[in-house]
Parts: sequence; structure tokens; C-alpha cells
Amino acid sequence: MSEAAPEALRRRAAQLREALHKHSYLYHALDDPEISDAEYDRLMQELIDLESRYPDLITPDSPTQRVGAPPLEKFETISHSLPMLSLENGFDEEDVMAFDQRVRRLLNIDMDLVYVAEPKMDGVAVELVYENGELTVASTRGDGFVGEVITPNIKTIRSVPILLQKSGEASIPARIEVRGEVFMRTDAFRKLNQQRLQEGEPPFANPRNAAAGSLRQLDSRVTAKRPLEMFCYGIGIISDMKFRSHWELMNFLKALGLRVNPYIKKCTGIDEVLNYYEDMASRRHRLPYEIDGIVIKVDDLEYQERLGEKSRSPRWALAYKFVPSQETTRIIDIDVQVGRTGALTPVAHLEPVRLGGVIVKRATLHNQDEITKKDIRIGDTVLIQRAGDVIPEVVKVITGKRTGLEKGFIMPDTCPVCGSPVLQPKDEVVLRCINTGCPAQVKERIKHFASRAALNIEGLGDKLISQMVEKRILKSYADLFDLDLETLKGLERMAEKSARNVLEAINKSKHTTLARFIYALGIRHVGEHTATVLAQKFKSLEALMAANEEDLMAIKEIGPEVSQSVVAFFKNPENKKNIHRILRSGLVLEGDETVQKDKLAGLTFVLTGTLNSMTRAQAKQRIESLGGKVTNSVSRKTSYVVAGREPGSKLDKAKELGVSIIDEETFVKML
Ligand code: D41
Repeated sequence: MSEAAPEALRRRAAQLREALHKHSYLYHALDDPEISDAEYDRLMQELIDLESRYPDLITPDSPTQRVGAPPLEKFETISHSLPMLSLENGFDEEDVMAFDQRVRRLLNIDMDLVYVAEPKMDGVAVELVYENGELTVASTRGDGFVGEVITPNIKTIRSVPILLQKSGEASIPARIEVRGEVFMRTDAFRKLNQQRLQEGEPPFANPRNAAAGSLRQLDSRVTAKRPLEMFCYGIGIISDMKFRSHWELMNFLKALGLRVNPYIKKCTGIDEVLNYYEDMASRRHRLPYEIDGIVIKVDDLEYQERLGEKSRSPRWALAYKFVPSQETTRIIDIDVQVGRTGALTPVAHLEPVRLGGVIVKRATLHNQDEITKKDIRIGDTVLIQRAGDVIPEVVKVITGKRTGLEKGFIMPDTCPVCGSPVLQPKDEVVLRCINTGCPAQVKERIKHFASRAALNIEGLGDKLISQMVEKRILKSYADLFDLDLETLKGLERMAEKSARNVLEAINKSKHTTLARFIYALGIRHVGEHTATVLAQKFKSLEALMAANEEDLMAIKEIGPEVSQSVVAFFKNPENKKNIHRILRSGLVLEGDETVQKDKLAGLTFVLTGTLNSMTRAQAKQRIESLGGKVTNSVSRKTSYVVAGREPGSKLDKAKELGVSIIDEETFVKML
């Protein structure tokens, strides 16, 4: 049982909540921060600390609640009190002119109409319910009538206020349903995909899928790590409020602290709307997020009401879509790639086509579900598309071009590389080869181990790795450290000089950091960032290897997936054996403290002269990190004088006092 918090701390927590809300609003809604990110993090940490000491201080609106809640079993569903309508699409100027004419005819208006034009976010539509200013329920659009409740996930999005603001004349309605689009910025999407590839996860095809996938997490702590954002574009039911126009409504939402796209524009007459479209089309690729068109809305709410809706879309709005960069080509063949973690990915080989300035020869087909859903067959003529600089994907099959000679494709039930059975882990769409010794997996693991962000073994290229795996010289990355000149020289296209270079690079790679080594191991879900966190928290490979899931979960940034994966990795006897072999080969891990922490404890060093392999400051740091001391003058208490090139009078003093003198080589060995 935890006790109630003292009054002073209760006040402090309230202060912190208010400050965090305010700064979050300044940062996310107004894009005008008053304090640094570091200062924000400090305030947040203080509140987290307070709340963990006194859980009764936690309020539902606390900004700490954005970090996610324990996983759900499944999503609840909820009916929208007003259906979330869909948008009618227009594809050219003609469609837009026809829309304008129809609207004016129905309203019986001759003059120019006022429209609001806004970017059409390529994201996921959601609805937020605020009751007395507090976010109570958030749901997906679903089929427009019934959506899934994703409140904990939405709460992790920093640009979504948990409490509405009172600002200016806007008073907070007793209840308001706010609608908008959740999206991921293009740069964040790329970073996330890079991370996923490093962690052996299939990348998302585009930012919209990434946003949708992130929102559909039963574990909101996963969502919390995904940089999602939201722009609001409308409302459902609102209590006791009257607005005259959509424009007014958008300003009201802004005043409540909700985020509205800054590019929203009021246009008089359809020509101004067409200009806006051109303007956004040319700006489109410089925006930090993907938009797939503009949305045109009649501004006057009374007109909107008079126009009404037809077949689930309002007559007063039109989505005017951009032309995407798409091309048609033919699928010559489909093959299956096996990744580092055994994931099988079907890839289409295409007749090369030019798409958005580059020649495209391959497109990912993601997985069997995708192939079945789109009924993709070998020989099919397909429409392909590239969003941003993402891997091209197949949009659809042009069935009219079928000749009857196309061949269906089913993912194999054995690994195409090693023939082992493949398994589909539950809750996953990917198939995985179960044989960790599969040459494809071994190759990918060694490539990863040697890659720049890992051990950075220069000169150990993909072809060389493939050759050595195929010749059974390498069965794991640990085998790299047993390579000798004879073996390397025996390989194709390997002269003695290159062989020596490779050996030297491998040797050099034994001096690395703990974080790099953890990353290099290729543990699922452990990318560069997570590896760094683990290195900082555990401070030694030994400690990390001994950690259980609880120890790992205690770290703020580590969730259940990572914890399970890390524990399973170090439990695996094969992995343990490999690590011990590498350690025995003379691996030196900087930042690994327990292995060597006390190695120089009790020893005092004096440095004199110049060292070749490091500066004096570095030498001092190394000695101190191993528990030793460095002083400036030689005395009887000095354990060693390290003599570099052109040593000074300290050397004479050492000789005089009979203190041990060591040269650089001995010193480095000692370290
Ligand atoms: O940015 C968008 N994707 C967007 C979507 C927007 N700016 N406005 C929208 N307006 C509507 C109506 C007119 C029906 C209120 C929408 C959507 N709907 C919408 N998003 C997904 C389905 C419909």
C-alpha cells in the first residue's frame, strides 16, 4: 500500500501537469516553444518520479499518461453518434467545375461561393470525444458507423490535447466529438522503417500504413514510441454551440488547443480553389508529411445542411486528388527473400520501367495476404506505385490484360534457401524459416554483424560473405575471428594483399563499444537505439546476459517485445557459445564496466612523453575508467611511469626512486 502524497507534493504535481500541458501546446499546436526539449524532459521526469512514489497523484489527464498503458486483449468497438461520412473523389478540373456547378444549382446561387480548401492528409481518420474538456474516448473511423476504441493509443500522441484549453472567448463545450486525421511525418516514417529493417521487421509500405499499424497496437506503449501526429478537420455532435461556417469552426478548434492544418485556406469562388490546388501540388513534395490531394468544403454551415448527403458522402465536400506517380509493367517472376531473422518476403521481378525518375525492376509484395487480396499472379500486368522514395509496391492487377497464361503464386511452406519448414508465428502475417542455420539467415546475420553501424568490418563485402557461407567456412559470425590467411587466400578473387586487409579489419573490429556489439548480435527488435539504451543501463555484456524480463521491463524505453526477445536470445545455447568464442578471441568492449572495472584499482600512473596510439587525455581516461589514478608528479607511491616518445624529467625521477617504468606497448597491453 502506498500512502497519500503530502499536500506540498500534490501542489507541485499539479504545477508540473499544468506547465507540461502548456509547453506541449506551445510546441505542438503553436509550433512556438518557450523551453528547450531538455527542460521539458526534466519537468516530465520530475512528474514521473512523483507519481511513481505516490500513485494517488496520477490523474487521467496527466501528461505522463502519454507513455502508454498495459496491453489490451482486444479492441472494443463503438458506434459513432453521427456516421463518419466518406469523401467523394474528383480527379481533374472538370470534376471540380461540375461539383461547383451542382452545389450552386442546388442552392440556387449565381454568385461565387465561399469554400474552405485544405490539404488532404494521407492518414487514418479518427474521432475524439471530449467531455467537460477531457479526452474520454478516441476511436477509429472504421466503416463510418462503428469504429474501434483506441483511447490509450491516441493519448500517446503529443499533439492531441488530453485537456482542452480555454482561450479567448471560446468556452469549453460540455461534450464535443472532434474528427481528424492521424498521420506520420515522412522523415519519421523513414527512420522507423530503417529501424525495422535493422531489427529484422518488415518495413511499412508507406506512412499511412505506418500510422495505421501504430494505432492498431494492443500495447499502447508501442504506439507511444511511434511519432504520430494529428490534424483536426471537423466535428460530430457538439453540445450547446452554434457556428456559422466551417472556417469559424476550425478557428474554434484551434482555440481549444486542437491542431488544424496551417495550410487551410478560405477561397472565394471555384477559381481560387483551383489556384490553391496548383499551389499545394507544387508544394506537396516539400511538405514534411504526405498529402494525396486537397479537400474542398462549402464554408457556410447552413448551406451544408441544405445540401445534405448522398450515399454516405456529403454533397458539400469534394476530395480533389493528386495524380500519383504510377506506371504499368509486367511481373516476370516472383521470388522469396529470406532475411536475417528468417522472415520470408515475396518480391516481384518487373520488366524495368521508369517511375518518378528512377528505373524500377523490383517491387515488394509484402506477404501472402497481400498477394491473395490483390490476386497477383506471375505474368500479370500490374499498376505499380512509389510513394516518396519508398520501395515500389503493386497497387493492383490490370485484369483486362490477362491472357490466361498467368500463374498464381503461393508462398512456399519450406524455406526456398535451406528447405526447412516455415512457420507463421501467431499474430504475425510474415512466415519465418525456423532453421537458424539457414545459409540465407547466416549470410544476413554476418552482413549485419559486419555492417557500418555494427562492428564496421571494412573490406568484408556481401559477395565475400556469401562465398564463405556457401563454402561452409562461416557458419556464424563467431567464425570470422577464426579466419586465417591461408583460408582467405584460397577464395576466389582474393589476392594476398586483400586477404591481409580483411584480417586486419577483423582484428581492428575487436576493439569496439558495448553498444555496437549488442547491436551487432542481431537480436530481434534491438536496433541501434535500443542497443545503446541497453549498453547504458546494463554497463556490461555479462549483466545484460544475466538479465531477466523483469529487469529489462524496468527500463523506461524497453517494452515486453524487446524484453522477451533479449532474454530468448541469450538463453539460446548456440548464441551463448558464439558470444563466448568471440570474447575469447580478444574482444575489447569500451563502455563495458564490470569486465574490467577494477583492473587497475589501487594503481597510480604518471604519464610522460608522447604516446603513439592515444593522446594523454585519452590515456588518463582509460586508466581512470579501469579504476586507476593518474598524477602529475612521480613519488614513491607511483606504481608505474608510462614513458612515451621524448620523455621528460619525470623519467629521471622515476629511475631515481626506483619506480617501475613501462613503455607504450606494455601499457596498452595492460589496458
Ligand atoms: O485531411 C483529410 N484526410 C480530410 C478527411 C479532411 N481534410 N477533411 C475531411 N472531411 C470529411 C468530411 C467532409 C466528410 C467531414 C476528411 C474526411 N471527411 C474523411 N476522412 C476519411 C474519411 C472521410
